[in-house]
Amino acid sequence: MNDLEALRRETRDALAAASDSRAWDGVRVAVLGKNGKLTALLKELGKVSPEERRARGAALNQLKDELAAAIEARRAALEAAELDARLARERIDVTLPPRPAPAGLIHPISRTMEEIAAIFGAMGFAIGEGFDIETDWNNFGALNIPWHHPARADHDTFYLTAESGRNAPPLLLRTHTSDVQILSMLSREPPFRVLAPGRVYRSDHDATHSPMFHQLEGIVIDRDITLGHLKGCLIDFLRAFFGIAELPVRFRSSYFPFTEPSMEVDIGWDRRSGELGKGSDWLEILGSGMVHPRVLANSGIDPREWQGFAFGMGVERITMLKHGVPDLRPFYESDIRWLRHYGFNPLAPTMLHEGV
Ligand code: 2U9
Repeated sequence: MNDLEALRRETRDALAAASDSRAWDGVRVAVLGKNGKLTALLKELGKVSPEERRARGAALNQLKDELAAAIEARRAALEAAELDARLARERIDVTLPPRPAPAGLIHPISRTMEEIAAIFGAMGFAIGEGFDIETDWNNFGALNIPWHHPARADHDTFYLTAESGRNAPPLLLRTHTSDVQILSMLSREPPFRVLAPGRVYRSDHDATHSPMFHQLEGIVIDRDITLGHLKGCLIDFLRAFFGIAELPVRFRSSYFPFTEPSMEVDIGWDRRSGELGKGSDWLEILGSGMVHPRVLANSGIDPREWQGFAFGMGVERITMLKHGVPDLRPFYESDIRWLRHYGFNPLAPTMLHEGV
């Protein structure tokens, strides 16, 4: 019987040495498998003498049960150990903060548009939308800019060639978002206040000009609207936008075909330090004026009953001024380093209408 004893010890040692389920299965097959050692001993049972066979058979079955139990116990222990290892390996410390999902950033242009919309929104302005491709009338004619008017020139317009032979009025890429105000005057009953943010196009491309940029215009049409309303509205806007309560604002007479009188608006800054609101220098920031009566009439609004003021600004320009962005071109180059530097965390509160 000592071969049984040897098999018992050998199997126990092999089970103890089996460090994973693969090694365990090797022991199981080597002992209990079809060609396993115990299986072989059982098969040889027929060869021993009958008087021995009873005792040996009993010892073999008893060993078989014992080894089967030991093998099963080892499997359960290994499985538990592997599960613990996997749990330890895959243990998630739920107290750990989640891995920051790569959050995008708000582009400075979008941020500026949002802030300005919030400030004028608090003043009762609705946001109007128009078309990037416009008719010559909505972009020029209705705005009192006739064919021969020089203002057309400096608008450097992208005209879209009308399909051959079709004598439709030329279509163009709008050079300002004034088409939104024209469409508003045609579709809304006064009084109304409309803000017109959007992309505009001018065939002008150098270090400080891009063929496509963003503008934000606004218009207020009501009864008894005066220059005082224009000045009050724009002063409040500029102080809210730049977050400088005492920001000096200067109105300087100018000329636009679609407003009369017309004014450029400057804000105080210190040219040397570039600091806004300080110093004694002036920085042109936007244009404005009382809506020209012919422009009202061109869009079916009776200038004897209704008046209005309008204004327009370049969004890139005021974004560069507010956030100290030195160069225009990176606004459109999608350089992740620039966006990471100048982009805004989407969850950060906007200036909204703190100042108003
Ligand atoms: C209507 C009537 C009047 C909008 C105005 C300006 C003055 C102006 C420039 C600012 C910087 C364009 O991007 S820019 O170069 N705009 O100075 N815009 S008044 O006046 C209107 C618009 C629509 C119906």
